[in-house]
Amino acid sequence: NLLNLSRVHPHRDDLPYCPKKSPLIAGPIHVSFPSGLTEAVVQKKNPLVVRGGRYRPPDCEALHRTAIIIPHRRREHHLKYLLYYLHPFLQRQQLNYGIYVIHQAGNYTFNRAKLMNVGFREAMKEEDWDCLFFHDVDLIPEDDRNLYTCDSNPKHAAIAMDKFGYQLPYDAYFGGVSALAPEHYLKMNGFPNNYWGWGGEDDDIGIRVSLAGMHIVRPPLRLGRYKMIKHKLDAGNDINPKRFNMLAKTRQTWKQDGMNTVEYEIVSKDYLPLYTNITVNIGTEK
Ligand code: UDH
Ligand code: NGS
Repeated sequence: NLLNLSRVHPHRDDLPYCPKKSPLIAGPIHVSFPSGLTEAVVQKKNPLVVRGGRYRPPDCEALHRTAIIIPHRRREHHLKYLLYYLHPFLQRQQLNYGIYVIHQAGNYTFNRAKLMNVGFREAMKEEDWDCLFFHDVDLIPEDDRNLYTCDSNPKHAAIAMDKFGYQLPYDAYFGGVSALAPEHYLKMNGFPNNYWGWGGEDDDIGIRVSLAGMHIVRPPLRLGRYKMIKHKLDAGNDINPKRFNMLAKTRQTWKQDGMNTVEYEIVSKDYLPLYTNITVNIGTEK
């Protein structure tokens, strides 16, 4: 196995490992949304990011390999700001990272959790990431010390959002940004594929964590801070009226629906300068 790993991740012999704690990490980040921002500007500010939105620290071998999975449709404006903040943030953490945008094709009802399953499978085909961050497009981290690395249990990172007064809205909340190691993800059979529309899928995922014998860990409240880019409920993502009934059945359904049953067709995969764009047809509700 060690041999295998060294093939996928040839250690750059000339480089020492990065320190446990990155010297580049500062504290709070002031987040604002400059008008006129373009992807070209973001590219210019991140000259070491290579095709597909990949990065490795130039002068040390990263201790962590993190994939960012962003479910997406018609939020290009938010994506631009997220990339603007996320690239330098991840670089200051000295991570080996890649950003994947999983774009739902067509106009059928949005399905956030299923897009995450697609992102997991497609990202893991490319690299053996040791951590995956499932990241809403509209949440900007506000502190450098919110580490984008995985823990020994699934981690909920977006615990203090501005829209909730920088508090957790309820104890079991697992939405916005969460981080799982591949073994965590597979242990809970990934995420549900059948939550179409807004709401509940994040609660289902939280329930899966405990049904699979794990628990949710969280960073300190003062570090897990996020600013949400304000928006209204999107067209094509109506509130899912079935969500409460579905949530009541997670215990019976989690092993039958998830990574072991996910079906989709890749429409295109583009290695863009700032991220890998995967456009996917995830079908419709059965
Ligand atoms: N997303 C898209 N496009 C869509 C819908 C969702 O890209 O059309 C993605 C995006 O990454 C977003 C995430 O899915 O951050 C979550 O969707 P959301 O932002 O709609 O959910 P959120 O709970 O906001 O953040 C909903 C605002 C209104 C809720 C009203 C119900 N009380
Ligand atoms: C809960 C939803 C979650 C949602 C959270 C925050 O009620 O999916 O509110 O929503 N659960 C159900 O509907 C069962 S928010 O205030 O961001 O719109 O993430």
